[in-house]
Amino acid sequence: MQKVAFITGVNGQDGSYLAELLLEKDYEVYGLLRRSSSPLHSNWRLDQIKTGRERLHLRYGDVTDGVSLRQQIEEIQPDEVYNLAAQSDVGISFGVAEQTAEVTGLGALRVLEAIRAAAPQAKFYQASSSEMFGLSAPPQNEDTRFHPRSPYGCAKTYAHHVTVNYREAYGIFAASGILFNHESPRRGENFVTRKITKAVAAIAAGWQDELRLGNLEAKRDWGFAGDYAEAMWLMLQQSEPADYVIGTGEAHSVRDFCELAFAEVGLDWQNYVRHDPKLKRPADVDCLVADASKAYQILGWKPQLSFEQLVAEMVRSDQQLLRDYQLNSLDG
Ligand code: NAP
Ligand code: G4F
Repeated sequence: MQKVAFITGVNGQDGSYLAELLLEKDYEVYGLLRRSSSPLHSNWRLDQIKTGRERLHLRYGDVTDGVSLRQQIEEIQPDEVYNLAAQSDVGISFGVAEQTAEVTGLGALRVLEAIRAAAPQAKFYQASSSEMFGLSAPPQNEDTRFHPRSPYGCAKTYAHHVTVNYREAYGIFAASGILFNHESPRRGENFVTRKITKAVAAIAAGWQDELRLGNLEAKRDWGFAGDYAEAMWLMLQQSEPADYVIGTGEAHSVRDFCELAFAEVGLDWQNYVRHDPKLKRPADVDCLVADASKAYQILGWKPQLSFEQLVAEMVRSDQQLLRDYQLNSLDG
């Protein structure tokens, strides 16, 4: 029988890859979209989906609105609910701590409550984050202590615990994917990887002179977002709900990322990258490295794209975007 999925955060990086994957698997996909004054711009990632677009249904809503969440879930009666909606920018969360708690923390509770009231048989996926580990020494796995370092990390830790609580208290099939950083050409431009690859394309084309960055020493376990969408889906296909760490097990610094991305266009990063102390966070996470052995064993999941391939792919995509932009400007 055809399955029905409901995705919050459908037009974000992960939401677009997940929707694409589920449509390829013949799902009927409902996605929650925030009202925007420029709706075309907010759908740029979904516009890239080729297969099964007629089975993708977008509904206006917001995870700060529990009444509308309940109405939607009651009406849709999804088999699977993926809660990806979040104020997901760690740096920005220091400036909008309360809003981050509302959306990223309490948003998960509202979705769980809507499921409990209106579709208790639905399977629930929570987008947990390696930011919850914060200061805990690497490698991090499902048993590592949480020590979040930002309002975002704190909000995700609350959402993670409440997911476990609804599983234990009400028997809801609720799983948390503790995902380490994952990137793609669809990554938001504020995150460091995309900020770098966009700048590399602009510098190579002579449009920009330098790139200002904060903490160059931070290390992250960077994977490809498309691979991670597959892991989310696999978690909801298991017979029992559980939490899984998802990552590659490899760490690279922001400095390493710069070196590789600039080398991709034949440039030396040291000639262009400037350290800007204003871009440092009040508290940062030094090093995240996944021990994803549980997911490898139980889900049979493995990342497909290497770090080097990911960097190259993101640089190429940003160069192509710039060329398209130039062509369109000439046409206009
Ligand atoms: P993203 O690109 O920032 O997408 C976030 C999505 O949430 C967007 O669709 C956004 O819509 C939506 N959203 C924000 N506030 C909302 C609200 N009040 N109501 C409804 N929707 C709202 O993030 P991502 O990289 O795809 O990440 C997906 C999820 O995984 C997030 O929860 C993130 O925190 C978590 N996560 C990400 C990573 C990673 O490395 N990417 C790692 C671990 C966990 P708008 O377009 O309207 O803003
Ligand atoms: O790319 P970032 O902003 O990602 P961060 O903070 O690791 O968070 C991302 O991954 C989490 C999973 O671990 C997700 F939960 C979260 O939603 C998000 O997707 O920053 C990475 C590192 C940080 O240490 C930051 O201080 O890069 C450092 N950095 C240095 N200069 C910078 C910059 N980060 C940004 N965004 N911009 C800079 O100019």
